[in-house]
Amino acid sequence: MLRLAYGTLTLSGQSPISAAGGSQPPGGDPGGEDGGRSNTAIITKTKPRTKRPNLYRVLLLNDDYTPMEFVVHVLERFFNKNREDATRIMLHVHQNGVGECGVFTYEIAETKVTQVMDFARKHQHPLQCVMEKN
Ligand code: TYC
Repeated sequence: MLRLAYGTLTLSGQSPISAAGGSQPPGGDPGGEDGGRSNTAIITKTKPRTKRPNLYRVLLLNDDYTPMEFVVHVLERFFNKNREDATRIMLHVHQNGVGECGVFTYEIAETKVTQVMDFARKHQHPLQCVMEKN
């Protein structure tokens, strides 16, 4: 006899009750969802499904007033860039009008945008930071 998580499958053709020696009285409560016909088994296989999160690009926009050093500092502080990468990204934004600081899930991207905008406002710079769906 093969015992399963749900119900009992008997290979002999006997009911599991009589095979086990009749621990339940005949005519007693059949019980169970299938009213005592529990010598059947349902085996379900659940496929592990992982879904990729939506990703968002966080962008810096150029302006004429924010000091270059401030933008480099923002990239180091909030986007964990080293001085060299931060300078390269800042110059890209300066020359092209817009540039990518990183790609994040929605909540992280939103947090980065808020942190940069608050920091720029605190220092009275017009620096703009936005996010866009990837
Ligand atoms: N254009 C700015 C300047 O000449 C520098 C700058 C770079 C500002 C990147 C914003 O996102 C920016 N001082």
